[in-house]
Amino acid sequence: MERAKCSAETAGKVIVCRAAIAWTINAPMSIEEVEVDPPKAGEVRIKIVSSGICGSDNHILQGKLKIPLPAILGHEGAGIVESIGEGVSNVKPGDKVLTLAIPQCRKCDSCLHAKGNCCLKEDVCHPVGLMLDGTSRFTCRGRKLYNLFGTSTFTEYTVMHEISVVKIDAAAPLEKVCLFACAFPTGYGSAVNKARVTPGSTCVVFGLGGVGSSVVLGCKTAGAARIIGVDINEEKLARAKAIGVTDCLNPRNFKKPIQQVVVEMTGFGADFSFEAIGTIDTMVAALESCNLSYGVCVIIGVPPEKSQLAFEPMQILSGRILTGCFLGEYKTRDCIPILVADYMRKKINVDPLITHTLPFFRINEGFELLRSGKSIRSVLLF
Ligand code: PAD
Ligand code: ZN
Ligand code: ZN
Repeated sequence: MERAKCSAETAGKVIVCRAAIAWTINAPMSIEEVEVDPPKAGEVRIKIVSSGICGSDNHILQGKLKIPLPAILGHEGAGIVESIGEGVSNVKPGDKVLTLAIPQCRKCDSCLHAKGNCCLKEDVCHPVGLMLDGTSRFTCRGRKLYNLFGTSTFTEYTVMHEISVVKIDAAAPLEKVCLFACAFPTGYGSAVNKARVTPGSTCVVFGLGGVGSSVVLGCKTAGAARIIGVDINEEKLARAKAIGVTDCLNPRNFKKPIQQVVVEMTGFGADFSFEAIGTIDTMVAALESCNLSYGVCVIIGVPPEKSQLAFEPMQILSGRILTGCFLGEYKTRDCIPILVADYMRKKINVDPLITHTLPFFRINEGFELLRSGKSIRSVLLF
Protein backbone atom coordinates (compact mmCIF):
# COMPACT_ATOMS: atom_id res chain seq x y z
CA MET A 1 0.00 0.00 0.00
CA GLU A 2 2.79 2.38 0.96
CA ARG A 3 4.74 1.85 -2.25
CA ALA A 4 5.35 4.61 -4.76
CA LYS A 5 4.77 3.90 -8.43
CA CYS A 6 7.85 2.25 -9.83
CA SER A 7 10.15 5.21 -10.19
CA ALA A 8 11.27 4.01 -13.62
CA GLU A 9 7.72 4.72 -14.89
CA THR A 10 7.60 8.28 -13.66
CA ALA A 11 11.19 9.45 -13.04
CA GLY A 12 12.13 12.46 -15.13
CA LYS A 13 8.51 13.02 -16.19
CA VAL A 14 5.86 15.47 -15.03
CA ILE A 15 3.37 13.74 -12.69
CA VAL A 16 -0.27 14.78 -12.86
CA CYS A 17 -1.96 14.22 -9.50
CA ARG A 18 -4.38 15.76 -7.01
CA ALA A 19 -3.53 18.52 -4.58
CA ALA A 20 -5.43 20.86 -2.26
CA ILE A 21 -4.95 24.40 -3.44
CA ALA A 22 -5.23 27.47 -1.26
CA TRP A 23 -6.21 30.12 -3.85
CA THR A 24 -7.09 32.70 -1.25
CA ILE A 25 -7.39 33.10 2.52
CA ASN A 26 -10.62 32.60 4.45
CA ALA A 27 -11.95 30.07 1.96
CA PRO A 28 -11.91 26.28 1.72
CA MET A 29 -9.08 24.76 -0.31
CA SER A 30 -10.04 23.10 -3.56
CA ILE A 31 -8.80 19.70 -4.64
CA GLU A 32 -7.66 19.89 -8.24
CA GLU A 33 -5.33 18.31 -10.74
CA VAL A 34 -1.81 19.71 -10.62
CA GLU A 35 1.35 19.06 -12.57
CA VAL A 36 4.39 18.23 -10.43
CA ASP A 37 7.70 18.70 -12.24
CA PRO A 38 10.56 16.23 -11.85
CA PRO A 39 13.13 17.13 -9.19
CA LYS A 40 16.09 19.27 -10.27
CA ALA A 41 19.64 18.85 -8.94
CA GLY A 42 19.65 18.45 -5.15
CA GLU A 43 15.89 17.87 -5.08
CA VAL A 44 13.68 14.91 -4.27
CA ARG A 45 10.16 14.04 -5.46
CA ILE A 46 8.06 12.35 -2.80
CA LYS A 47 4.81 10.42 -2.90
CA ILE A 48 2.99 11.71 0.17
CA VAL A 49 1.33 8.98 2.24
CA SER A 50 0.10 11.01 5.21
CA SER A 51 0.04 14.58 6.46
CA GLY A 52 -0.98 16.08 9.77
CA ILE A 53 -2.94 19.33 9.88
CA CYS A 54 -1.00 21.88 11.95
CA GLY A 55 -2.10 25.12 13.60
CA SER A 56 0.42 26.92 11.37
CA ASP A 57 -1.43 25.78 8.20
CA ASN A 58 -4.59 27.14 9.79
CA HIS A 59 -2.92 30.47 10.63
CA ILE A 60 -2.07 30.83 6.93
CA LEU A 61 -5.61 30.04 5.79
CA GLN A 62 -6.93 32.59 8.27
CA GLY A 63 -4.51 35.27 7.06
CA LYS A 64 -2.58 35.41 10.34
CA LEU A 65 0.65 34.26 8.74
CA LYS A 66 1.16 35.61 5.22
CA ILE A 67 2.62 33.52 2.40
CA PRO A 68 2.37 33.98 -1.35
CA LEU A 69 -0.76 32.39 -2.87
CA PRO A 70 -1.99 30.33 -4.63
CA ALA A 71 -0.10 27.67 -2.76
CA ILE A 72 -0.10 24.07 -1.67
CA LEU A 73 0.02 24.11 2.12
CA GLY A 74 0.91 21.35 4.59
CA HIS A 75 4.31 20.60 6.10
CA GLU A 76 3.78 17.71 8.53
CA GLY A 77 4.20 14.97 5.95
CA ALA A 78 5.42 11.41 5.62
CA GLY A 79 5.95 9.66 2.33
CA ILE A 80 8.10 7.61 0.00
CA VAL A 81 10.79 8.93 -2.33
CA GLU A 82 9.59 8.51 -5.93
CA SER A 83 12.65 9.91 -7.72
CA ILE A 84 15.72 12.02 -7.05
CA GLY A 85 17.51 14.78 -8.89
CA GLU A 86 21.16 14.93 -9.85
CA GLY A 87 23.64 14.75 -7.00
CA VAL A 88 21.19 13.63 -4.33
CA SER A 89 22.96 11.22 -1.99
CA ASN A 90 21.04 11.14 1.28
CA VAL A 91 17.91 9.39 0.04
CA LYS A 92 16.97 7.07 -2.82
CA PRO A 93 13.70 6.01 -4.47
CA GLY A 94 11.68 3.80 -2.14
CA ASP A 95 13.00 5.34 1.09
CA LYS A 96 10.47 6.34 3.75
CA VAL A 97 10.95 10.01 4.59
CA LEU A 98 9.59 12.94 6.56
CA THR A 99 9.17 16.48 5.20
CA LEU A 100 10.91 19.12 7.31
CA ALA A 101 9.93 22.80 7.40
CA ILE A 102 13.37 23.55 8.85
CA PRO A 103 16.12 22.07 6.68
CA GLN A 104 19.58 21.18 7.88
CA CYS A 105 22.12 22.07 5.19
CA ARG A 106 25.04 21.41 7.57
CA LYS A 107 26.94 24.31 5.97
CA CYS A 108 25.31 27.59 7.04
CA ASP A 109 26.10 29.65 10.14
CA SER A 110 23.16 28.22 12.05
CA CYS A 111 23.84 24.60 11.08
CA LEU A 112 27.53 24.92 11.95
CA HIS A 113 26.79 26.33 15.40
CA ALA A 114 26.48 23.69 18.12
CA LYS A 115 22.98 24.82 19.09
CA GLY A 116 21.61 26.62 16.02
CA ASN A 117 18.70 24.95 14.22
CA CYS A 118 17.29 27.78 12.07
CA CYS A 119 19.01 26.70 8.85
CA LEU A 120 19.44 29.75 6.65
CA LYS A 121 18.30 27.86 3.55
CA GLU A 122 14.61 28.28 4.45
CA ASP A 123 13.23 31.49 5.93
CA VAL A 124 10.18 30.23 7.80
CA CYS A 125 9.54 33.73 9.18
CA HIS A 126 9.14 35.21 5.69
CA PRO A 127 8.36 32.29 3.37
CA VAL A 128 8.95 32.97 -0.32
CA GLY A 129 7.20 29.80 -1.48
CA LEU A 130 9.78 28.90 -4.11
CA MET A 131 12.63 26.46 -4.51
CA LEU A 132 16.18 27.74 -3.89
CA ASP A 133 16.59 28.52 -7.60
CA GLY A 134 13.58 30.86 -7.39
CA THR A 135 11.21 28.64 -9.38
CA SER A 136 8.22 26.42 -8.59
CA ARG A 137 7.63 22.71 -9.29
CA PHE A 138 3.82 22.97 -9.22
CA THR A 139 1.33 24.27 -11.78
CA CYS A 140 -2.46 24.19 -11.90
CA ARG A 141 -4.62 25.37 -14.80
CA GLY A 142 -1.51 27.01 -16.26
CA ARG A 143 -0.75 28.98 -13.10
CA LYS A 144 2.35 28.62 -10.99
CA LEU A 145 1.68 27.48 -7.42
CA TYR A 146 3.84 28.41 -4.43
CA ASN A 147 5.05 25.93 -1.87
CA LEU A 148 4.97 26.21 1.93
CA PHE A 149 8.30 26.24 3.82
CA GLY A 150 9.79 24.21 0.94
CA THR A 151 7.54 21.29 1.89
CA SER A 152 3.88 21.31 0.61
CA THR A 153 2.31 18.07 1.77
CA PHE A 154 -1.37 18.55 0.88
CA THR A 155 -0.66 16.91 -2.47
CA GLU A 156 -0.18 13.36 -3.71
CA TYR A 157 3.34 14.28 -4.87
CA THR A 158 5.69 17.06 -3.81
CA VAL A 159 9.23 18.19 -4.64
CA MET A 160 11.62 19.22 -1.87
CA HIS A 161 15.28 19.96 -1.36
CA GLU A 162 17.35 17.05 -0.18
CA ILE A 163 18.37 19.10 2.89
CA SER A 164 14.72 19.25 4.01
CA VAL A 165 14.06 15.52 3.68
CA VAL A 166 15.05 12.89 6.18
CA LYS A 167 15.04 9.13 5.83
CA ILE A 168 13.37 7.22 8.65
CA ASP A 169 13.10 3.58 9.75
CA ALA A 170 11.74 1.44 6.90
CA ALA A 171 9.33 -0.20 9.35
CA ALA A 172 7.83 3.10 10.61
CA PRO A 173 4.04 3.37 10.15
CA LEU A 174 3.73 6.38 7.85
CA GLU A 175 0.11 7.05 8.84
CA LYS A 176 1.35 7.87 12.36
CA VAL A 177 4.92 9.17 12.13
CA CYS A 178 4.02 12.26 10.11
CA LEU A 179 3.64 13.89 13.55
CA PHE A 180 7.42 13.66 13.84
CA ALA A 181 7.70 16.16 10.99
CA CYS A 182 6.29 18.98 13.12
CA ALA A 183 3.98 18.78 16.16
CA PHE A 184 5.85 16.23 18.21
CA PRO A 185 9.44 17.52 17.97
CA THR A 186 8.18 21.11 18.24
CA GLY A 187 6.48 20.57 21.57
CA TYR A 188 8.65 17.83 23.03
CA GLY A 189 11.90 19.60 22.13
CA SER A 190 10.65 22.87 23.63
CA ALA A 191 10.47 21.07 26.95
CA VAL A 192 13.52 18.82 26.83
CA ASN A 193 15.94 20.92 24.71
CA LYS A 194 14.97 24.56 25.04
CA ALA A 195 13.57 24.80 28.57
CA ARG A 196 15.48 21.77 29.88
CA VAL A 197 12.66 20.93 32.26
CA THR A 198 14.03 19.53 35.52
CA PRO A 199 12.80 16.59 37.62
CA GLY A 200 10.27 17.60 40.27
CA SER A 201 9.51 20.95 38.61
CA THR A 202 6.19 22.66 37.93
CA CYS A 203 5.28 23.44 34.32
CA VAL A 204 2.38 25.29 32.75
CA VAL A 205 1.36 24.72 29.14
CA PHE A 206 -0.87 27.23 27.35
CA GLY A 207 -2.77 25.56 24.48
CA LEU A 208 -3.34 21.80 24.37
CA GLY A 209 -3.50 21.11 20.65
CA GLY A 210 -0.99 18.88 18.87
CA VAL A 211 1.96 21.08 19.82
CA GLY A 212 0.96 21.81 23.44
CA SER A 213 0.15 18.13 24.05
CA SER A 214 3.66 17.29 22.82
CA VAL A 215 5.05 19.83 25.30
CA VAL A 216 3.15 17.94 28.02
CA LEU A 217 4.78 14.66 26.90
CA GLY A 218 8.20 16.34 27.05
CA CYS A 219 7.59 17.76 30.54
CA LYS A 220 6.45 14.34 31.74
CA THR A 221 9.50 12.59 30.27
CA ALA A 222 11.76 15.18 31.92
CA GLY A 223 10.23 14.32 35.30
CA ALA A 224 8.04 17.36 35.99
CA ALA A 225 6.03 16.81 39.17
CA ARG A 226 3.16 19.10 38.23
CA ILE A 227 1.94 20.00 34.75
CA ILE A 228 -0.77 22.65 34.55
CA GLY A 229 -2.68 22.72 31.26
CA VAL A 230 -4.47 25.88 30.11
CA ASP A 231 -7.04 25.81 27.32
CA ILE A 232 -10.40 27.43 26.58
CA ASN A 233 -11.75 24.17 25.19
CA GLU A 234 -13.08 21.80 27.87
CA GLU A 235 -12.68 18.74 25.63
CA LYS A 236 -8.96 19.48 25.37
CA LEU A 237 -8.65 19.65 29.14
CA ALA A 238 -10.24 16.22 29.62
CA ARG A 239 -7.93 14.64 27.03
CA ALA A 240 -4.86 16.36 28.46
CA LYS A 241 -5.28 14.57 31.81
CA ALA A 242 -4.89 11.27 30.02
CA ILE A 243 -1.47 12.27 28.70
CA GLY A 244 0.00 13.72 31.89
CA VAL A 245 -1.56 17.09 32.76
CA THR A 246 -2.12 17.17 36.52
CA ASP A 247 -4.17 20.40 36.80
CA CYS A 248 -6.51 21.86 34.17
CA LEU A 249 -7.43 25.52 33.89
CA ASN A 250 -9.98 27.12 31.60
CA PRO A 251 -9.34 30.90 31.66
CA ARG A 252 -13.03 31.46 30.91
CA ASN A 253 -13.93 30.05 34.32
CA PHE A 254 -11.98 32.77 36.18
CA LYS A 255 -12.61 36.47 36.68
CA LYS A 256 -8.94 37.27 37.32
CA PRO A 257 -6.17 36.94 34.73
CA ILE A 258 -5.07 33.34 34.32
CA GLN A 259 -1.43 34.18 35.10
CA GLN A 260 -2.54 35.34 38.54
CA VAL A 261 -4.35 32.05 39.05
CA VAL A 262 -1.20 30.11 38.09
CA VAL A 263 1.03 32.19 40.39
CA GLU A 264 -1.36 31.70 43.30
CA MET A 265 -1.71 27.96 42.81
CA THR A 266 2.05 27.44 42.53
CA GLY A 267 3.10 29.83 45.30
CA PHE A 268 5.58 31.91 43.30
CA GLY A 269 4.93 30.95 39.68
CA ALA A 270 5.80 27.90 37.60
CA ASP A 271 9.39 26.87 36.96
CA PHE A 272 8.67 26.56 33.23
CA SER A 273 5.89 27.98 31.07
CA PHE A 274 5.10 27.29 27.42
CA GLU A 275 2.88 29.13 24.96
CA ALA A 276 1.50 26.88 22.20
CA ILE A 277 -1.39 29.01 20.90
CA GLY A 278 -0.04 32.00 19.01
CA THR A 279 -1.69 35.11 20.48
CA ILE A 280 0.03 38.04 22.13
CA ASP A 281 -2.21 37.91 25.20
CA THR A 282 -1.40 34.29 25.90
CA MET A 283 2.31 34.94 25.36
CA VAL A 284 2.24 37.64 28.04
CA ALA A 285 0.15 35.37 30.28
CA ALA A 286 2.70 32.56 29.86
CA LEU A 287 5.57 34.92 30.68
CA GLU A 288 3.85 36.21 33.82
CA SER A 289 2.94 32.66 34.91
CA CYS A 290 6.52 31.60 35.47
CA ASN A 291 8.63 32.47 38.47
CA LEU A 292 9.88 36.07 38.32
CA SER A 293 13.39 35.13 39.36
CA TYR A 294 14.25 31.79 37.77
CA GLY A 295 11.25 30.98 35.56
CA VAL A 296 11.78 30.07 31.91
CA CYS A 297 9.07 30.91 29.37
CA VAL A 298 9.21 29.31 25.93
CA ILE A 299 7.11 30.83 23.14
CA ILE A 300 6.17 28.27 20.48
CA GLY A 301 2.94 29.69 19.03
CA VAL A 302 3.32 31.63 15.79
CA PRO A 303 2.17 35.23 16.37
CA PRO A 304 -0.09 37.22 14.06
CA GLU A 305 1.75 38.93 11.18
CA LYS A 306 3.53 42.15 12.23
CA SER A 307 2.37 41.92 15.86
CA GLN A 308 4.50 43.24 18.70
CA LEU A 309 5.03 41.63 22.07
CA ALA A 310 4.93 44.26 24.83
CA PHE A 311 5.63 43.75 28.53
CA GLU A 312 7.26 45.66 31.37
CA PRO A 313 11.05 45.19 31.22
CA MET A 314 10.91 44.50 34.98
CA GLN A 315 9.32 41.17 34.03
CA ILE A 316 12.69 39.96 32.82
CA LEU A 317 15.06 42.18 34.82
CA SER A 318 14.12 40.03 37.78
CA GLY A 319 15.79 37.08 36.10
CA ARG A 320 13.04 35.35 34.13
CA ILE A 321 14.13 33.97 30.81
CA LEU A 322 11.91 34.57 27.79
CA THR A 323 12.79 32.47 24.79
CA GLY A 324 11.31 30.53 21.90
CA CYS A 325 12.19 27.99 19.27
CA PHE A 326 11.25 26.40 15.99
CA LEU A 327 10.83 22.65 15.79
CA GLY A 328 11.93 22.13 19.37
CA GLU A 329 15.45 23.37 18.65
CA TYR A 330 16.29 20.07 17.01
CA LYS A 331 18.90 19.92 14.30
CA THR A 332 16.29 18.32 12.15
CA ARG A 333 18.03 15.75 9.94
CA ASP A 334 20.33 14.64 12.76
CA CYS A 335 17.71 14.29 15.45
CA ILE A 336 14.28 13.53 14.05
CA PRO A 337 15.09 9.98 12.83
CA ILE A 338 16.28 9.24 16.38
CA LEU A 339 12.90 10.35 17.76
CA VAL A 340 11.18 8.08 15.25
CA ALA A 341 13.44 5.21 16.36
CA ASP A 342 12.41 5.93 19.97
CA TYR A 343 8.78 5.68 18.86
CA MET A 344 9.51 2.34 17.19
CA ARG A 345 11.11 1.15 20.44
CA LYS A 346 8.00 2.36 22.30
CA LYS A 347 9.98 4.94 24.30
CA ILE A 348 7.75 7.67 22.87
CA ASN A 349 4.05 7.39 22.03
CA VAL A 350 2.36 9.92 19.75
CA ASP A 351 -0.69 7.75 19.02
CA PRO A 352 -2.94 9.45 21.63
CA LEU A 353 -2.40 12.77 19.83
CA ILE A 354 -3.97 11.43 16.62
CA THR A 355 -7.66 11.82 17.31
CA HIS A 356 -8.85 11.72 13.68
CA THR A 357 -7.72 10.18 10.40
CA LEU A 358 -9.41 11.32 7.22
CA PRO A 359 -9.00 10.60 3.52
CA PHE A 360 -7.14 13.46 1.83
CA PHE A 361 -10.23 14.69 -0.05
CA ARG A 362 -11.86 15.56 3.31
CA ILE A 363 -9.09 18.06 4.11
CA ASN A 364 -11.45 20.99 4.71
CA GLU A 365 -13.33 18.91 7.30
CA GLY A 366 -9.97 18.29 9.01
CA PHE A 367 -9.48 22.05 9.32
CA GLU A 368 -12.99 22.41 10.76
CA LEU A 369 -12.12 19.80 13.41
CA LEU A 370 -9.02 21.84 14.34
CA ARG A 371 -10.90 25.15 14.50
CA SER A 372 -13.77 23.73 16.56
CA GLY A 373 -11.28 22.16 18.98
CA LYS A 374 -12.65 18.65 18.37
CA SER A 375 -9.29 17.23 17.26
CA ILE A 376 -5.84 17.23 18.76
CA ARG A 377 -4.25 16.14 15.48
CA SER A 378 -6.06 15.05 12.33
CA VAL A 379 -3.99 13.01 9.91
CA LEU A 380 -4.87 12.97 6.22
CA LEU A 381 -4.27 9.71 4.38
CA PHE A 382 -3.53 9.74 0.65
P1 PAD B 1 -4.05 23.87 17.70
O1 PAD B 1 -5.02 24.79 17.09
O2 PAD B 1 -4.26 22.41 17.57
O3 PAD B 1 -3.93 24.17 19.28
C1 PAD B 1 -4.13 25.43 19.85
C2 PAD B 1 -4.87 25.24 21.18
O4 PAD B 1 -4.97 26.50 21.81
C3 PAD B 1 -6.29 24.72 21.02
O5 PAD B 1 -6.49 23.61 21.88
C4 PAD B 1 -7.18 25.90 21.44
O6 PAD B 1 -8.39 25.50 22.07
C5 PAD B 1 -6.27 26.62 22.40
N1 PAD B 1 -6.54 28.06 22.55
C6 PAD B 1 -6.88 28.96 21.60
N2 PAD B 1 -7.02 30.18 22.12
C7 PAD B 1 -6.76 30.07 23.45
C8 PAD B 1 -6.73 30.98 24.54
N3 PAD B 1 -6.99 32.28 24.36
N4 PAD B 1 -6.42 30.52 25.77
C9 PAD B 1 -6.15 29.20 25.97
N5 PAD B 1 -6.17 28.28 24.97
C10 PAD B 1 -6.47 28.72 23.74
O7 PAD B 1 -2.61 24.27 17.12
P2 PAD B 1 -1.19 23.50 17.18
O8 PAD B 1 -1.09 22.78 18.46
O9 PAD B 1 -1.00 22.77 15.91
O10 PAD B 1 -0.20 24.76 17.13
C11 PAD B 1 -0.11 25.64 18.23
C12 PAD B 1 0.72 26.85 17.90
O11 PAD B 1 2.07 26.45 17.65
C13 PAD B 1 0.29 27.60 16.63
O12 PAD B 1 0.46 28.98 16.85
C14 PAD B 1 1.27 27.11 15.59
O13 PAD B 1 1.40 28.03 14.53
C15 PAD B 1 2.52 27.01 16.42
C16 PAD B 1 3.58 26.12 15.88
N6 PAD B 1 4.88 26.49 16.08
C17 PAD B 1 5.89 25.72 15.64
C18 PAD B 1 7.28 26.11 15.97
O14 PAD B 1 8.21 25.49 15.44
N7 PAD B 1 7.47 27.10 16.81
C19 PAD B 1 5.64 24.53 14.96
C20 PAD B 1 4.33 24.16 14.78
C21 PAD B 1 3.28 24.95 15.23
ZN1 ZN C 1 3.55 22.63 12.00
ZN1 ZN D 1 21.87 25.32 7.22
